[in-house]
Amino acid sequence: MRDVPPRALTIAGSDSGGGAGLQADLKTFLCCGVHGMSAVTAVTAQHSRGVVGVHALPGSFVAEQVVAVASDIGVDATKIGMLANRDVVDAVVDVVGSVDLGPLVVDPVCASQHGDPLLADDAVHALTSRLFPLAVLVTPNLPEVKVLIGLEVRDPAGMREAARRLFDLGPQWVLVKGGHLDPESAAVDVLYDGSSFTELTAPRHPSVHTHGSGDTLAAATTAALARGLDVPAAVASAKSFITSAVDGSFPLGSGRGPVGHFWRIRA
Ligand code: PXL
Repeated sequence: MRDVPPRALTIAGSDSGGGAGLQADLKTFLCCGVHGMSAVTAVTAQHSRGVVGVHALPGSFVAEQVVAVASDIGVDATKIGMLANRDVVDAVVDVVGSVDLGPLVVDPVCASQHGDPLLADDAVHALTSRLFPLAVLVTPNLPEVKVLIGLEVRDPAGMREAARRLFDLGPQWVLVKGGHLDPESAAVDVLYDGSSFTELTAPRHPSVHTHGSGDTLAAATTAALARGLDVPAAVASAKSFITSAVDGSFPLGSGRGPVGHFWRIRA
């Protein structure tokens, strides 16, 4: 019998288009060599131009999925994505505190790339005050920074300020992603652990087909944590994974296509 591979769980919403959400996470887990599991928080109907419908699951049933896998299969690291509403946020906070899910990466998904809301306004405070303190790493992009702490960021100095303020909410590490900075500049992300900043820079790829890029970065980080890497090494390996996935992105439908999660195995 083979050894058990690392096991990673995503607690996230379903994207019917397959580019973001739990589909992106499971594809990324696979391509990073870990066994992927999912607890579905919400089901979205969406195509390449946006989200056309959302059905959230009851928070109690989200928790039931988490307990089912954690109590039998076991979890080495967990990623949290779209949580939809306050009921789901509260249920996830409670279950995360009651079972062992390994290190927790929280990608604070607030809206789709097209601006469709994926988190109710009245759930934001519960997310930052109750879930952030349980996270090993939180990974907001700049529009999410604005929603979470009301800070408008335009440059790397603003990213460092955002990282400081988000760190004060209780996570062990903060990764502020700079993908929404000036398109002329490189893709810079800032990693902060409360004492020092690391800038991760990659050349910016001109693709508009970046649907699911944030999910993929957080999922690749989670996979690396499940394999036993520490946070800086996990983030660095995930940055390299997403850079190749953006490079391997492709058009689908009439809107924005996804990043190529499967760039390593693509024919
Ligand atoms: O990329 C953020 C995201 C997360 N989860 C779901 C999504 C999206 C973006 O569309 O649909 C389910």
